[in-house]
Amino acid sequence: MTALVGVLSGVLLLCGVGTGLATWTWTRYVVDTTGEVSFVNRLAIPPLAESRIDARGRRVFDLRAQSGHRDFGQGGSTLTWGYNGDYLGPTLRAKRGEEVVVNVVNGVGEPTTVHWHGMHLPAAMDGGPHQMIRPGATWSPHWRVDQPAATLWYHPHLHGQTEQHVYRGLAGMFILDDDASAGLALPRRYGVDDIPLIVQDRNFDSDGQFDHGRGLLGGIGILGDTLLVNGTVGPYLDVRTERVRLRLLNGSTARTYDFGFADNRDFALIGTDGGLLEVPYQTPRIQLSPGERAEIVVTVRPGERTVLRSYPPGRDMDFVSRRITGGDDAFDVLELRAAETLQPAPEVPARLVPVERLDPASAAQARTFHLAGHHINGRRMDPGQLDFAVTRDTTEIWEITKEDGTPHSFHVHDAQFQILSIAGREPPPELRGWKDTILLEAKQEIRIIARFADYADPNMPYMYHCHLLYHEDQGMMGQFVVVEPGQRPGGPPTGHTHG
Ligand SMILES: [Cu+2]
Repeated sequence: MTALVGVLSGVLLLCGVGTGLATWTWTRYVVDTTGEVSFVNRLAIPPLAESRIDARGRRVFDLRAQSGHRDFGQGGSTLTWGYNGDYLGPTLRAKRGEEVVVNVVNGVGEPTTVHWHGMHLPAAMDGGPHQMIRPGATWSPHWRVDQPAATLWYHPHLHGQTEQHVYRGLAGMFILDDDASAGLALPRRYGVDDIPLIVQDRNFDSDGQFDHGRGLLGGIGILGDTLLVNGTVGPYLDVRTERVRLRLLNGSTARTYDFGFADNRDFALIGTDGGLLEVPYQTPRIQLSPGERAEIVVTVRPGERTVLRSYPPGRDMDFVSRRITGGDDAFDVLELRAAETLQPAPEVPARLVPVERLDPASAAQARTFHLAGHHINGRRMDPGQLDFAVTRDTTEIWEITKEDGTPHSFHVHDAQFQILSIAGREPPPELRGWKDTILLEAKQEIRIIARFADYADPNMPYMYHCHLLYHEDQGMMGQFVVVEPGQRPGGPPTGHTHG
């Protein structure tokens, strides 16, 4: 009897310990900084990159990837990487029709690349894994900007190292302008009423260094508990106009945000990854997974303070997956401080730009992509293998499905796409514009349509991949070439053709 009681209490004790451990793990996996952030630092605005016009009329930028250190106020001077500075990089800006050249110097002491995320350009200029820049070398891609005004960005894309390089601080914005957007009554004074916001999460160790650990259940990558906006912790922005345009870029490696305001006010969503929408969409929320962008216009009242927040984003996920992938997390992001007297600003135009709808009936080819684990269609990235060839100037429909519990995203190089359907239904208003990255949270299928215009190169591939950078580094990526009609694909620079 005594022995039985002993065994029973032992079992109960173990259950208690087990439950306690589970509860501890469970609660430990939520981050909620709402109401806790001291907004004491003026938001840093990345400088506009200087440029010059060369003898051939091209706009020339210079970027140098380098190491440095920055005091984020987290207990020490943090070792960082940046372009032309310690952390992040300047904002590049060019107009549709311009030829641009970017001289990229690799000063970080190990190989890296620079990818122009969202840009339509030749594969050899794309900055993917095949355009590696050796330490000390300079890479000078050049192309003609020919796509709508948009908020793009640039970041490393070295195979297997992208997460680490981005986490250390290599990223910057690339704003494109065009005549259609210039004719609209939208806030457009950079750093005044048109504000870049590069949102990133980081963990700091006890010495104030970036903590690269992924944690016990780190299947999604690094989830940080501290937010940096343009590299500023606890940022505030002085607003002097009735309306302010925020260019939101999720520059995080793994975390998805659901942006809104603490008082739940509506704002006007005017643009997504690849450009402006046809009409603004009044909404209190915009969800962005890593790599996605949104342009919003927010109206403020004189003298008020309001906080840009990230609400728990994991609405469509099961509760365990949601908890361990940051889906229950909430953050205060940025405080807007409106001046007592605000300069007037016009209403957001009721119509923005015409967006040509790609016609599914015109599609020459359909393809399917199945995302699971770290695989696409059951395979991991092999730099020496091409996955398929697309014929130049044709339209394709791609169907992307996901069946595991982990969120994944799908990013395509070269072309902006439109979403035809999500789980068989029309996309919501925020997903009707041009996109280059789309999140799949639940088990669902998404159909997209894209036209692969202009640039054929049978030997140099473009990438498609999950933009959760840990997954990408684990090989959740494939490559395709664009060929001329009737042309046979060759092989990537280091390998052979497959399929
Ligand atoms: Cu993924």
